[in-house]
Amino acid sequence: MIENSRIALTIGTALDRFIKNHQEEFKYATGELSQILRDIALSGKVVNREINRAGLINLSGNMGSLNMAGDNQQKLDVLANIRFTRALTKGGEVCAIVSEEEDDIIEVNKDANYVIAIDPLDGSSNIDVNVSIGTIFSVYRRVSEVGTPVTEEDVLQPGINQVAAGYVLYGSSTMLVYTTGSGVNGFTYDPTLGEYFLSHQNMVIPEDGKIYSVNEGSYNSFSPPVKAFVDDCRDKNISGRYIGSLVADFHRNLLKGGIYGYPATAKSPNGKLRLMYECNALAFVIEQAGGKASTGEQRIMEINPADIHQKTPIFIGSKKMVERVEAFHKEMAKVAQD
Ligand code: AHM
Ligand code: MG
Repeated sequence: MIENSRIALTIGTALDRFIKNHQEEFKYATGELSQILRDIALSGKVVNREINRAGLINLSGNMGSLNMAGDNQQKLDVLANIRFTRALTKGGEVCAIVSEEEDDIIEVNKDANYVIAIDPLDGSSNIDVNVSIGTIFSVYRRVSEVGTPVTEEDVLQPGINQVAAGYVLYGSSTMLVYTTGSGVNGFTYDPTLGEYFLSHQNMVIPEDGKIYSVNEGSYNSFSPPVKAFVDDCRDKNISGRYIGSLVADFHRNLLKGGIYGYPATAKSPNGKLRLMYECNALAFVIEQAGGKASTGEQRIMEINPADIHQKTPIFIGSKKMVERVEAFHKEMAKVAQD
């Protein structure tokens, strides 16, 4: 007879079964986190359906409004936000949600244990041109007592406190990739069956990579260590690949080995990406896959957030490549000091 745990380790296992069979690995194992993951997976299916029909049902284009970061909100941004927040609110396991599309913390169920930070649809400038986009999520346990109102402390936690994180990539196929702190697994969505199946088991990023993904249009305003790193990549004939859609760039580099960077620029002095619902989630995934995520000077997951929409420079991907960026920062800081 095949044991349950053996079934869960097989490619082709349905997501629901996988979540159920791995529930015990999680130290709080009450089933609440499993339900949150199911809700995210389900909302991903709904958003996937809407993205696929966007061109046909007038869902592409601008809303005419701006989000917190001052970006134009796309219709699908707003729709995805509604889908995810509604599912997570109705589920009852979440006490607070932070979303890229909402100015303030959404207080949900004070009797629940979990806080979610989410970018419901990242890379929205790519929606109208049919390029891959993604949803990014982080899950934390609240620090204050269940049953009391949610506090800032519950929400403004560093990435090292995440209990789960991942993304849905709406690409040539739709995938859910997530970690609960014991490795990374990827599930591919089969639209004919309406189900995700384990397709990428125990994902590990190559230690060194052959791809760098940076918007080099901003090269002139990069800091000297970032310029030095980019120059070094060019000297080494490392391939430049930049979609400008974080989840897609990240996913490719995770599979093939590489680095994604969004450094400080003249236009965005703290970088463009948001710590709480973009950087931390992917940092947790990459570390669980054997890679690294850094500002160049500090581990992303050790930053203590002061604001829910805070931005940070980020370099994320293969361990050795991120270490090279850090080495340039260290070297140049030392030269400046001497
Ligand atoms: P968004 O959250 O408004 O969609 O912006 C994030 C996106 C990332 O997906 C992408 O990597 C980056 O912005 C691209 O920015 P740029 O066009 O400045 O290179
Ligand atoms: Mg975003």
